[in-house]
Amino acid sequence: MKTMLAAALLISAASLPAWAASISVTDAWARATMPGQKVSGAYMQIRSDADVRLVSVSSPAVPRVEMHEMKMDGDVMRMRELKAIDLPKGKTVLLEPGGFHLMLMNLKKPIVAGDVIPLTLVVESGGKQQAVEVKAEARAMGGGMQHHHH
Ligand SMILES: [Cu+2]
Repeated sequence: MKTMLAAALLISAASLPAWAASISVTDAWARATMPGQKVSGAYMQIRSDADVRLVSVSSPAVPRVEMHEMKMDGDVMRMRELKAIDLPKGKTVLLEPGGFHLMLMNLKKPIVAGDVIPLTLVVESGGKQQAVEVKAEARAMGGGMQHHHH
């Protein structure tokens, strides 16, 4: 009996995550939507103390979250979906309008300024995954730029 218990303890110790990067997310926000608008964007700054990749994002408040990148292609701004975003060790990666961003898709109801959108970021390194919980506060965007969102 004693031997079995020791073996069980050994197994549970081995199944603890051997790897955990320290990831800090700052200035997380989401863009408030206009009535009827089904998509929006979420933005933040992410810094990791190890080389990891952001491999998926989900939210209980949003049916589908995609990782996107906007880039100039000649004179045209194009957006594409990414499988992952690299988070190099010690570098602050910006998710911002016009660059990397999270796309909030198939919205069932408008996002109102002041809403808090919970997001779960999954980062991966060497086949191991870790979840990072983030809360993005919705902000209304003033000015003319809001009509150029995608
Ligand atoms: Cu997008």
